Amino acid sequence: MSLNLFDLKGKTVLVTGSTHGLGMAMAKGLGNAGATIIVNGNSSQEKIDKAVETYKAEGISAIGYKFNVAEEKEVIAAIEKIEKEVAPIDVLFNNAGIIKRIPLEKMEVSDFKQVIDIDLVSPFIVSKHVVKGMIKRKQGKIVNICSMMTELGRNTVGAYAAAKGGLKMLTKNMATEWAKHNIQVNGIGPGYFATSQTEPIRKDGHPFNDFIIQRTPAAKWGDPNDLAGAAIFLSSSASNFVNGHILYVDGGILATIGKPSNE
Ligand code: GCO
Ligand code: CA
Repeated sequence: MSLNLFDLKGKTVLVTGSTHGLGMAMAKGLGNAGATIIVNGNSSQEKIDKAVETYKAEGISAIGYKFNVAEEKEVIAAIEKIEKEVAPIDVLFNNAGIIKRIPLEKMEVSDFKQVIDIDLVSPFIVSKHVVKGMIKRKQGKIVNICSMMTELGRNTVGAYAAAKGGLKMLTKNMATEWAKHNIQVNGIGPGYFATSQTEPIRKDGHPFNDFIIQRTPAAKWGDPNDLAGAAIFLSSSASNFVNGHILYVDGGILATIGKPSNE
């Protein structure tokens, strides 16, 4: 009976940026808990179609929609289409994001702005238009995908850290404004996971690879599937009174200052 708390049958979940990486891993977890997944990406229809096939091969109900989360007009049209063709969106995951690894003093303003646009402004745009239906239905959940850079700085990722730190406060403010409509807005803060996004800094022999294993109490890179539990919890009735919280899934990184390399 207590497991029903985590059941997502009959729920429609839009996961932006769910053709690969952490978005796909979380969406698969949600799909395996019974949700219908709205798969989104913006690179090509082919990539979306391929991703949808991957979900379906696992017995997950999935439908793909290509749109750019940073373009308000596209977002409005896509949400209208999804809600007409599939079902009202019960849960929104603002997952789509980019990173640019450039020292701040060398970063072009246009690069900085692009990161802020996709990682911070887009969650606002998509939420603004999805929440309208949620308010009408007096029910909904929004999960914003944050980062270790929501809390910590790191060389070269200044724009990303500014965006992800901002996303935490946007999460709290959304919770402040929308909780009264029975909408829960929370975040997930992944630690360091083995994905294509971290591939360039994970390569064997890259100093960052050893550093992250040393810096993480669990002493390893995260497996993307380890995010499914947090994703299901924050999408399900198990979290109906959880609001404005960032759930870090980081193998203990934020619990510790770290340790010398010989310990
Ligand atoms: C980096 C990484 C991070 C991670 C993640 C950490 O360059 O430091 O890519 O940004 O992707 O967001 O939580
Ligand atoms: Ca439904």
